[in-house]
Amino acid sequence: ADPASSANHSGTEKPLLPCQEVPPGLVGRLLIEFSSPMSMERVQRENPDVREGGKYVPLDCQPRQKVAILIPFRHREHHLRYWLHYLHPILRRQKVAYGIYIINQYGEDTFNRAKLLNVGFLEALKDEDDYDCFIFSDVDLVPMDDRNLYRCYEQPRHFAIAMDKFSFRLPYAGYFGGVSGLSRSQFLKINGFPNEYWGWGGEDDDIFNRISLNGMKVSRPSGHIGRYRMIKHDRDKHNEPNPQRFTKIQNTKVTMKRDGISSLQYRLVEVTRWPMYTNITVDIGKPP
Ligand code: UDH
Repeated sequence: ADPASSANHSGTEKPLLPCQEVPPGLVGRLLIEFSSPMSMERVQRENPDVREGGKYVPLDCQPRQKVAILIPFRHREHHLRYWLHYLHPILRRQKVAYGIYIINQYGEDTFNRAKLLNVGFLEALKDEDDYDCFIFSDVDLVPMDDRNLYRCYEQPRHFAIAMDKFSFRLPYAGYFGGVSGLSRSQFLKINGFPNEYWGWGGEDDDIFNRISLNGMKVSRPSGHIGRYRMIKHDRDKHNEPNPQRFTKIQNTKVTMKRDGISSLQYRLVEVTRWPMYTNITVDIGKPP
């Protein structure tokens, strides 16, 4: 049977109507806190309709987009449990089809957030070739309002515009960090993300430059909806601030042509489908 029609539990094969543009079950502002520890058992228990690999499809309407959520990752298991605890119910209410992918950097060499996200783009499409939309989220950022819809827009989207750590303000006009989203064609138009930012900082500004240089404009939710809580943490090992970042972001116009999804090289180590997410462990090498 056609999954779009058999998925409704009415017993009869009725075709589903498209999901509403604004989902009717949203609740608005949410209480987000990270004081009591979270267990994966609880996350699983509270999200029984999420399928293996962290996949979900609304059953009562035909979703308009299929969204891959990509999280750059290493050694942040306790953050991941909070993230899954809060995000699965929010995403369910938002009525999109989605899959959660943890892109886990193998080994202990310098972290590279943007390169991991490039890997996530290709590996998600290898998993399911019909993703329309890619949302890139840090593991420690939880939205405080479910009206901040995790889907793609006419223009590249910046979601995390008002974080608690920046006093709920955009730190600077061109900020594109934390949580962002591009459709498949928007992502390919900018040749994906840079692979050459090792360590902390700069890669999000490079992505912002790529978007502007390709004639696109970042879209954002309003300030009272785009609010986020960040799980407090110390600086990670092997993700020191990259001193080259200031000069590199001056050169995006030249580097974006050769450095990006077109030049990406990596070694896939392992793909594991857990109940609440798909883990992709990848060897992305180390800085030259
Ligand atoms: N990440 C990991 N593991 C790492 C490094 C980074 O999973 O070892 C991922 C994770 O998804 C994280 C994202 O990359 O949310 C961004 O890295 P970050 O959280 O280090 O960046 P942020 O700007 O913090 O949030 C910078 C260090 C702040 C130190 C503050 C000390 N009070």
